[in-house]
Amino acid sequence: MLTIHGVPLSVHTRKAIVTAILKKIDYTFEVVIPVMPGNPPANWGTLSPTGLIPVMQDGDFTLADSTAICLYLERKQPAPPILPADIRDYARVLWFDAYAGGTIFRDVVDPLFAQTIVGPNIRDVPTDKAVVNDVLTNVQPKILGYLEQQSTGNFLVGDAMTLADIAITSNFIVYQYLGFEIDAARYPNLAKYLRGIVATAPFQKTLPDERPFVDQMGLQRDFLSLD
Ligand SMILES: N[C@@H](CCC(=O)N[C@@H](CS)C(=O)NCC(=O)O)C(=O)O
Repeated sequence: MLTIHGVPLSVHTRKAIVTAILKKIDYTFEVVIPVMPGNPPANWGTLSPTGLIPVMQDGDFTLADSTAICLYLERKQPAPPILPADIRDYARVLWFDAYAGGTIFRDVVDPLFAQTIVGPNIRDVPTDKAVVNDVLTNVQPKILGYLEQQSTGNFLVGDAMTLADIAITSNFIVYQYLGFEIDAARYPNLAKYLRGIVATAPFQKTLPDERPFVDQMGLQRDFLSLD
């Protein structure tokens, strides 16, 4: 049985969970919250060389990094695929996954999470509003503008859900948990696209499991219609 270590509401943990659900791979879940002092287990440094979540264990095989985990699951259970067969579509999916982790998460979601949740609620450091304003005013418009051009259909690449949709949407779920909204008047394609991916069965199956953590952290969840 496969084990996923992480927090269900984390951007990168959700990528691994949704991929496992999509592929009907059974897994158990171990909660690890790296930002919570004293939380990670004693052997965490061995399981996660970076200290970050998620980590997956499949028997005696341990693997960190959400993309590596998703690609492992793709080989373990090829159907349904999260990577298209077509060479260009395949490459574009890898591009969107890299953009999700390297740009959307690093430049928008992570700083907003750090400023609005980790700082004030866990580290006792007040929100630096200048950082939040910089993200919202200077960083995010270029990213949302690009995604608005790319999200004209139900899926970012091809005609089925891929790693691209899982990685991009997972970021915007956390973004909205934090109380930030995608302006549907300014970004109508993106807003509609994200609603559609959130409504798919794998996301709908895992999102209720996030609720206890969402409630505990005082996050927003109205946009998900989880009730
Ligand atoms: N490249 C890594 C990034 C993982 C990552 O940044 N995880 C975040 C949660 S979404 C984390 O562990 N944050 C805790 C910390 O920064 O201490 C992956 O894709 O798994």
